[in-house]
Amino acid sequence: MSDKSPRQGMTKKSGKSLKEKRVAKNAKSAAKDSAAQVRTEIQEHYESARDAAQSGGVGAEEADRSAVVALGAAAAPAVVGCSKNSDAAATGHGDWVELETAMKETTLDGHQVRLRAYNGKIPGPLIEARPGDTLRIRLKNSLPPYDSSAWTGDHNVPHGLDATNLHVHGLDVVPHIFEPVGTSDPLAPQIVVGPGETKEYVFELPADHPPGFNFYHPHKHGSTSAQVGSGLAGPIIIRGAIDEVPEIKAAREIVLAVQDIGLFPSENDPGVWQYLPVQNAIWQTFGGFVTIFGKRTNLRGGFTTGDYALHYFLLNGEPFFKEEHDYTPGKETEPKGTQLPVQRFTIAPGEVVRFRMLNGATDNMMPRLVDRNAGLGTSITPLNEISTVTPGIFASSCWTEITSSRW
Ligand SMILES: [Cu+2]
Repeated sequence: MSDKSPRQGMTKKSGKSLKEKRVAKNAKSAAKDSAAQVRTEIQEHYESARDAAQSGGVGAEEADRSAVVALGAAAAPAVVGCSKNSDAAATGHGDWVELETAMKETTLDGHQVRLRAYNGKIPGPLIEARPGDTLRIRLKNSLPPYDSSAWTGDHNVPHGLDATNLHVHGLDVVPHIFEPVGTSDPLAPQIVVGPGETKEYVFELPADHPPGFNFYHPHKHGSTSAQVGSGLAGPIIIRGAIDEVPEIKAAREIVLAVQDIGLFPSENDPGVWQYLPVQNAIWQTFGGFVTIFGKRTNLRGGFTTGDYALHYFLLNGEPFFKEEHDYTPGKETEPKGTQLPVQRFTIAPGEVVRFRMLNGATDNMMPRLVDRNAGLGTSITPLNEISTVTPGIFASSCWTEITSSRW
């Protein structure tokens, strides 16, 4: 599944991916060296991203008042910030949370794209609940039918891209990915919500459930990668005692949801990019090379978590970095990374902001960095300076508080 090219840009010196770095980092002997190297590389990328952002129209006056948060994806961290999630939060206080999966036609960085979304939103709507709540989620699957008739039965081979289910990732609840709900049988079948079907999930949150940041996404084997890698992920906040601490309660809260979007040219709709291979073409490509328009390309890994022709990284739905692969047979397939315009976030002097960071990407570490001295007259005191967030992990326990103050 990880027959991947090294990601250009992030590791010029070693040629290693951040994932490989993580492994190295976990090895006792290499731990310190690796961490230091990651920091250096993040810092280098960050500085160039910041320069690009500032030369891209952020004036000295604005920079003077800005606290800058850098958050990177596969290759380079971006200088980001974002407006508060404006979507009305779906709450779990007794009512049903309605989630509907469907294709979403939109434009991304000038490309016409066909993504997948919960309730038409990428990321999906914020769900909030409290310890002791009963969280009720009704999942309606409106993804279009997909022909998997040639699937041979290997559950790791992509199939059933029209079927989904729901994983409330990180919540301390009864297991709900397999049937019957609550089973611990390793051979139990997965819950599958087919196209046109609806399933109701009821989660009893224990009274001592830890408050924090979690997320939801599909977790049906065979379609997870395609679905998460085209937009299906959303945040869950469990609010508890810590949220009642006056200083924390008063802080402005901002969700930073990072996702990645894998795209290939549609074979049926010219000009459209999507993650929806021609029916049954994937069986020829799994573990090998992607076939597009009936021809083998140099994209490796097939339609799994391998190479994408076009790969975007989003922050709250807006792209901040992209990778492009030339998939022409015989041509270079090394991904070409491009930093896109970054979002900035302004923190008033003395203001306390609480960021909730979600790495909802399929396969990439997310280095994040907070600049102590962004701008010309602002100093920032981050609780967490540089760390990485692995896919499926959220900065919940290490919630980041950033304060800014005048020198
Ligand atoms: Cu999960």
